[in-house]
Amino acid sequence: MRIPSRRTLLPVAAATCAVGQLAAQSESRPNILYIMSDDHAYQAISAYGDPVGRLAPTPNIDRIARQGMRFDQAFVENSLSAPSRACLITGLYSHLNGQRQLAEGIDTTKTYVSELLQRAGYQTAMVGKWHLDGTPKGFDYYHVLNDQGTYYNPVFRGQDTGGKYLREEGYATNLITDHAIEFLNQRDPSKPFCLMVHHKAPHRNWIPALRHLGMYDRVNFPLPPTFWDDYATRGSATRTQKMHIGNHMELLNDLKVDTFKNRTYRLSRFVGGLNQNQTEVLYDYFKARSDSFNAAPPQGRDLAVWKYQHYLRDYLSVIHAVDESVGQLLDYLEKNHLLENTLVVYTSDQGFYLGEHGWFDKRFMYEESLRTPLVMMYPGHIRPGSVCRQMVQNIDFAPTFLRLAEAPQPAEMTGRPLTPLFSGEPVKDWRKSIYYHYYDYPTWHLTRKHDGVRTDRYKLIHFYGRGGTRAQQENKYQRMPGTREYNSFQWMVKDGYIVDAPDIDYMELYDLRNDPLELHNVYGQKGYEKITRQLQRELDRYRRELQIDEY
Ligand code: SGN
Ligand code: CA
Repeated sequence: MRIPSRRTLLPVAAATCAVGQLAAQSESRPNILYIMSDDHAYQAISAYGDPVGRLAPTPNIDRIARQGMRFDQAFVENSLSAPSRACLITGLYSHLNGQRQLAEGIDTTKTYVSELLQRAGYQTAMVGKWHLDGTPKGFDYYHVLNDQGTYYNPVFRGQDTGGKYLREEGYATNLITDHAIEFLNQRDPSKPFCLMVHHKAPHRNWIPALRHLGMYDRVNFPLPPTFWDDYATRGSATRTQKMHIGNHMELLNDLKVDTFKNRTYRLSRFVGGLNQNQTEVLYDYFKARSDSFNAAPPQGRDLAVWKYQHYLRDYLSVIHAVDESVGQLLDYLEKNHLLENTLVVYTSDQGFYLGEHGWFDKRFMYEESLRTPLVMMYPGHIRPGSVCRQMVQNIDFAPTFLRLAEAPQPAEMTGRPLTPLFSGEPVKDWRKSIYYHYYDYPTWHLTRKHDGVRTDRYKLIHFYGRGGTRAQQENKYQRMPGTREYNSFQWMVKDGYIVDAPDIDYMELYDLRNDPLELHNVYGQKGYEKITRQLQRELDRYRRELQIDEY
């Protein structure tokens, strides 16, 4: 074991006396507990203060915010699961780590941050949703789900299963927590650890734990102010997507309602592999919902509102189990006197629409999916109750872990360690903008390709690419028989999922100070010429420096 250096990682300028005392006690490099859920909107975390979060509190995630820092401008570089995970694990943007789209594969020859941490003497573990090609590299312990995983009785593989997937009975969020604790119990306590706990929840199709079914049934969630957005002033991408609650959210798969008359209600149409007790409890609950819907099916706008309410009730019930899991892990650290020397991170692989612009899912560069929740605690180093408004991005996680591990940051990682922000004092030479790029078209939800820059105040987005099946011509993998992209593309064409859409090449500009809801695209409007030129230059700089090859 290396001899830990006695030091405070950063000046906690305005820290209280108690904080200073704690810092002096931490004589070794910290442990890292990184908890990431899947599709958790910041609007659904009470620490962020949004109406939904206030009605469905997350007391344990809030504990991290209260004892640490809430980041209000945390962004992803590509709002999609596997790309976000590939970014976390390599510290690289999508086009550099190979995983630009869901159907692509991460470049497994890249060095993973887990390997670097291992080399630096950390004990590393990955539990839960991996959702990347290959075996998790650089982990002393891994126990991961297959692909997206399932909510009930999922299969896991790890060193202990000889790399084979084995089914485990229970609810995914609980099982993942149990395996995380299993690692903590069996680890070598003489070494610092980095444990990544990646929940499947609250990913679509939002099936709660039996104990949480119906917990929000008496709550009516307020519609977000943009719920009836008509996309006036915006380009065609906002209208040709398939992620609209009213038009595209599925009654059966998403909301568990079977509208076919005279057919037996079967859970297996939206959830598989249940045991008898799970079947009975879920059946009673969702059959009653289905019956009540069929007795008086809402239409038009009422249907959209009905879907929204039930979507939120399921989604937030699923999150309740995630919050409980966070509480269990924090309690474990506390009981084992690990809290003082552990950086605890809670975040999501991206943000999510909870009815904003009428949508569910993510992908777009508009705020609710570009922004991801992020809270961190590290007693003695992060000021309790602090809020960071500087722009951070998921390319920064790997550099942060390496800095804490006192390991060098490889030159190809261009993110920045977040440690200088921990004091809560503004850092002057911090980044003034972030770059975003979404590539996953034409697949699920038909969100068009786009890239863009966001500054504190403005957002410039470029939507581009051929529409409908013509988009295949722009993607070498979708044209190459045998690849995953090709197969998934063929399947979507056969299924009639991909509808025709125009070829596009247009810009949008938002002034987030005057228009935080992003309803007014002001690109090309008088008075915005100068800022447009500046933002365009910034976008060009990113494309050049990052060697972006399509836009
Ligand atoms: C599945 C979902 C999509 C979702 C993607 C990506 N459909 O395909 O709604 O956008 O995952 O999600 S489902 O009917 O199979 O649930 S991600 O978080 O993994 O990127
Ligand atoms: Ca996700």
